[in-house]
Amino acid sequence: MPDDVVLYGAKTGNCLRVAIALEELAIAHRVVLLDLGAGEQRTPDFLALNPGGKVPVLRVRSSRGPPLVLAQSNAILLYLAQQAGGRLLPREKDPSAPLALERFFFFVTDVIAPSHASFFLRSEGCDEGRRLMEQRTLDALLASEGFLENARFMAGQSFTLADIAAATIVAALSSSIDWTGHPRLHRWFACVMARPGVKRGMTAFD
Ligand SMILES: N[C@@H](CCC(=O)N[C@@H](CS)C(=O)NCC(=O)O)C(=O)O
Repeated sequence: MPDDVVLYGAKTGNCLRVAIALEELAIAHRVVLLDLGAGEQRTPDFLALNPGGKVPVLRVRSSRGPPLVLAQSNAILLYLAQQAGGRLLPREKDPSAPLALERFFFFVTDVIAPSHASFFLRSEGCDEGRRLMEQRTLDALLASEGFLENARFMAGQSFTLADIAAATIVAALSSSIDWTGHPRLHRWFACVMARPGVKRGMTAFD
């Protein structure tokens, strides 16, 4: 019996990255959309799955053992890549593996984390802090133009988790980007957004 894979989530960057990874790896799965505004992440049923009350959550049931229930988008991404034998992250012994990890963590910690901080500062009305975090996010993101100097993708010639992380944040900030000053980023973004797996992942919660 094939694994029963369910992604619980909503249309947020953390959830979209997992949806893209599942689609890129062609892993058959179901999506369960939660209405975060209505508090569906805090129902007893969902808290039994993730006591943290947050999405995304991946549940994998198989006949081989107890179900795996995993929260934390980055843990889920790394788990999926580990299962995928070199797709989305080069194998451990591949010389390109360290760079792929470095670039993945660059996007999640140096770009996406300050972007989340700016979101919370905006909701608290802290405009000065919000502006600082937005600028920090954009400066880091635009530095990735340099990653693409001799490479098709963010960590070399293969599509990796680094591209998934970059794709969702570039999509979210696309109206703030000076595209003419960043032609490689522009070319990369068009190429990545045209991938069928990325397209399906980006619309998984529509
Ligand atoms: N570090 C966690 C963050 C999870 C998180 O904050 N999820 C948000 C949506 S992106 C959420 O569930 N918010 C609802 C809430 O906090 O009530 C991850 O990467 O998965």
